[in-house]
Amino acid sequence: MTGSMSTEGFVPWPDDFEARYKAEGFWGDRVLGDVLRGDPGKTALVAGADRLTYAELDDRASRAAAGFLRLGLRRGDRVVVQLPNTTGFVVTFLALVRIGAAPVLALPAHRESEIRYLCELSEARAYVCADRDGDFDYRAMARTLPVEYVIVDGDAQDLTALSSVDADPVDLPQPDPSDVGVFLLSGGTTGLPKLIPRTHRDYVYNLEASAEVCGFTSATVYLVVLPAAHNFALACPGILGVFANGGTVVLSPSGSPDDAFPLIERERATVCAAVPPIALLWLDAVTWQDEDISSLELLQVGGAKFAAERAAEVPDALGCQVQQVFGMAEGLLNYTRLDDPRDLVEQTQGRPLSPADEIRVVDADGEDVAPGETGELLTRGPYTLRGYYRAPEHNARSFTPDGFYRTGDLVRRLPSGHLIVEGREKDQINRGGDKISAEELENHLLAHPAVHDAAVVGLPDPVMGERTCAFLIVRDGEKTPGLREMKDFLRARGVAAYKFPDRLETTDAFPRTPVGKISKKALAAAVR
Ligand code: OOB
Repeated sequence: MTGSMSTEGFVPWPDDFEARYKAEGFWGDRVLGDVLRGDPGKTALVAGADRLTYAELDDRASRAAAGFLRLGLRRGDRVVVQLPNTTGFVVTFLALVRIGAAPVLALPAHRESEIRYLCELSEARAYVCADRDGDFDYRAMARTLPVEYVIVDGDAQDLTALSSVDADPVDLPQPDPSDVGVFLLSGGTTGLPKLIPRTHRDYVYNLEASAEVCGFTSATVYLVVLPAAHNFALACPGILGVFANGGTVVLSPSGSPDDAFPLIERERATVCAAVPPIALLWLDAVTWQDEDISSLELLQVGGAKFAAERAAEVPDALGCQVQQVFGMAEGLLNYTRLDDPRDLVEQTQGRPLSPADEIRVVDADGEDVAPGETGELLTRGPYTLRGYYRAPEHNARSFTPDGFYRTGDLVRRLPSGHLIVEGREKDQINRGGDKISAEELENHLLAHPAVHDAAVVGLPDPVMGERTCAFLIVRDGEKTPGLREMKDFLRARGVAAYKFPDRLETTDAFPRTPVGKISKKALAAAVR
């Protein structure tokens, strides 16, 4: 492997695993820049007023790739990309992977606290953003970031416009399939988010195998309602899985039925990936919205647990099949299969994508539980990371000595291999698919002058699955901050809004476990 990126910070698969994954055909020579495999004249991408054929999108990507090279970016560089569901996202992603510069995929909702950290950790040379998101001006933030280049899709003011990152196509430096192709963000369980390196060959396998399981063909019209930068929408099978099979990608600005249903009707969309709150919204909206969504064949639902009763409603209500997806940016993907019996589709979160996925379900001592019992899910395989980027201490805890990733998810495995997600062991809140590290939020809350101590827990919620509740111990003599004040405080610290608590509770002391840790179970039970 070449390039500084590959040698420091990235944990490779051991040689014997590499040999096996290659010999058994899981890893090939294909790289992410080559995924546009549709007929040149076929529509590849519909986004806002844009409608691009495969030939046009390919040309845009190779011109932008040449433009990034002329700007000074090189193979092995990292580039923080924070773009909404627009043509700019797709072109930027393809251009960067083509020159072997790895996009670090931030979400549009992230703010300075997250973006600055990502730039520093990845030592990004460039940051690509939109001009604004409502009231928020990405450009003002961008000017303070430790990067050499800021590139703006939209009104760039004095900064470099994405439209100017354009040059006649040139011969591109070829990334090696074993190079890191893209960095995804981990949901996080510690004070700071982690970066997940995905190599070209493991991510290509991820998207190709997913597309096969989900039956994607050139007839697929895939509506993107989740952030395009999220693994689910990008590669499970997502945008890239559609491109690799010559289908059409339609970008929606959101999952709201007001945006999504008219697009399904107009473009005759056949597939969509949603988180449970969006699926619930659709189940409701279909009773009063009058768009024709009969083209929809498959609704993938994942990111958080989708209740069996709701999954059972999808076929009749929306006129399409439902598929449960239990995935993670770290790698492992579980899908219910299109020909699975109804009860498995409704009641399980699917089974592993790959025959090479290794699954263990273990107890607190790391011993395998009896078949059918609940335990923590451990996994390793051809598209599951062996270590977070530049995080040796964290890796020592998150992986077993023989390379299994500790997911922190509690599951039960059926004889068929299907998994049922029963809960979570990790200190994380899953707010409708958005992941919030309790520790990260607690650290922000502790920075408030009135806060002596803080503990964050998820409380059950019928729509979001969980909502975030922060318990505070207020300093002697200080006034208890209200929810509005605390949100303003977090906003001023540059924290993404989805991490804001939904509820604040004050208390004099936290309940403790026998070993003296804060008992989050007891805290959550106290307000229930
Ligand atoms: C997806 O990826 P991440 O990285 O945002 O979150 C992963 C975590 C899992 O470890 C699990 O705790 C939870 O999200 N999760 C689910 C779930 N799908 C994900 N929990 C219960 N039921 C499900 N169906 O969320 C993700 C990545 C690729 C495809 C789909 C989802």
